[in-house]
Amino acid sequence: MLFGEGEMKFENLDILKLDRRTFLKVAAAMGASAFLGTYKADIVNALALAETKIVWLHGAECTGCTESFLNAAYPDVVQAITKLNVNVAYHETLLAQQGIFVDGRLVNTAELNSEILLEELVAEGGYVLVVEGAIPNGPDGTGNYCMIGGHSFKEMVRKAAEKAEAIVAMGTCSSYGGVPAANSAIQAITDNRGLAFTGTDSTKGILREVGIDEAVVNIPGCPAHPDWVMLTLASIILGKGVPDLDRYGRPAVFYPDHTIHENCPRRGFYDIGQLDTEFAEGHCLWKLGCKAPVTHADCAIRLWNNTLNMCTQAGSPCIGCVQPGFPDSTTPFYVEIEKVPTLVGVDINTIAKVAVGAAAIGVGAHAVRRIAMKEE
Ligand code: FSX
Ligand code: SF4
Repeated sequence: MLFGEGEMKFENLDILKLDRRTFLKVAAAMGASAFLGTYKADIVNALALAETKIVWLHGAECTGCTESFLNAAYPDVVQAITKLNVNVAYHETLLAQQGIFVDGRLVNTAELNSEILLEELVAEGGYVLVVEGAIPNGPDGTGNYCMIGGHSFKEMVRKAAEKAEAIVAMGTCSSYGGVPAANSAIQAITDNRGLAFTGTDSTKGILREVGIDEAVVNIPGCPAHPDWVMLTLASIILGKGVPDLDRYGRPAVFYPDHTIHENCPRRGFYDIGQLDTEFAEGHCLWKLGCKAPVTHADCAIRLWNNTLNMCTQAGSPCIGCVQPGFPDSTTPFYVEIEKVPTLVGVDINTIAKVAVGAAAIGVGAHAVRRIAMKEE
C-alpha cells in the first residue's frame, strides 16, 4: 500500500508533484504540523533562513485572490505562517497599519503607517513579492490611473520588484491583465497590464515597461486556487526553487498539458453526447458554454473549497479563467466553444457534419473538436 504506516518516504517528497488528495493523505498520515515542520527544518538547515518575508501588493482587481488565499487548507494561512516561518510583512487587506492618517492624526512610524512600513521593507529587500491585480500603465505611460498613498501602483511595483528575491503574480489580473484589461474603451485609456505578460504577449508586461527583467511565476485564476499559490510559495521558501513553468509562466504541475475537461465529473455525459441545453439538467455543459475543453488547470483533480467541489461539478460551465486571453478569449461565457470566434475561429458543428455525416454530436464530433481546439 502506497501510504501504509511507516512506508512513506517523507524526506524525498516533492510537494509540488502531489495532487490535492495525495497531499491530504500525506498531511493526515504525518500530521499537518509535523509535515510542515519537516520542511521548516529544511529551511533552517539548508537555507539558514530565519524567516521569509512576503510583500503582497494590490492593484486593479477585486481582492478575490486574497479571499481565496485565506480559504486555503493544508496548509492554511496560520499553518503556513507559523510552520513555514512566513512573515506576511505587508498585505494591504490584512495589515493593521493604516495610511498616513490614523483617526485623523498624522502618524509617522512603520507600526502605524503602511506607507512607511512598505518603504522600510523595500529598502531592506530580500522578500518574496506577490502582486495581485493588474497594473495600469495609462494615461500615457504614467500609471496614474491607480494611485495608492500618492504613488502610482506602477511605480510601487517597480520599486518592490527591484529588491525582491522572487516575484509571484497572484491571479489572472497580475498574470495577464485579466478582467481589468478586457477589451473596452476604458482599457484603451487605462492600459492595464500584467506583470510579465499582457494577454498572451510577453513583450507587454509592465516589468519590461519599467526596465526590469526578473522572472515571474504566474498563478492565474480568477481567483487563483489557494493551493496553487501556497504550494508555489512553499516551494520557493523551502529552497526547492521555482517550479517548471509553461510558455505562459504558469507552474506546469498545476496548469498541465491536459485540460479540465479530461477529468470532469460530467465527462461521461459528453462522451455519449448528452449535452444540456438548460441549466440544472445534470449532464454535460458543453452547449451551455463550458470552456474546460480549452482550459489548462488541475481543478477537476484538486477540487476547490477544501476538496468539496469545482465549477462544472457544481453545474457552472467553466469560463476559462486561468487562460492568458481571459476574459476576451472565452467570452461570451455561455455560448458553446465552436460559436466563440476568438477561441477557435471555426464552427466545429459544420466541420463535424461534413466529417462525420449525421453523427454531429457524440464521439465523431468529439474527435473533430479535439483536432480543431487550440489554446488561448
Ligand atoms: Fe483578478 Fe484577484 Fe479575479 Fe479578483 O485579485 S484574478 S479580478 S478574482 O481578485 O486579481
Ligand atoms: Fe467537458 Fe465541460 Fe462537459 Fe465537463 S461539463 S464534460 S468539462 S464540456
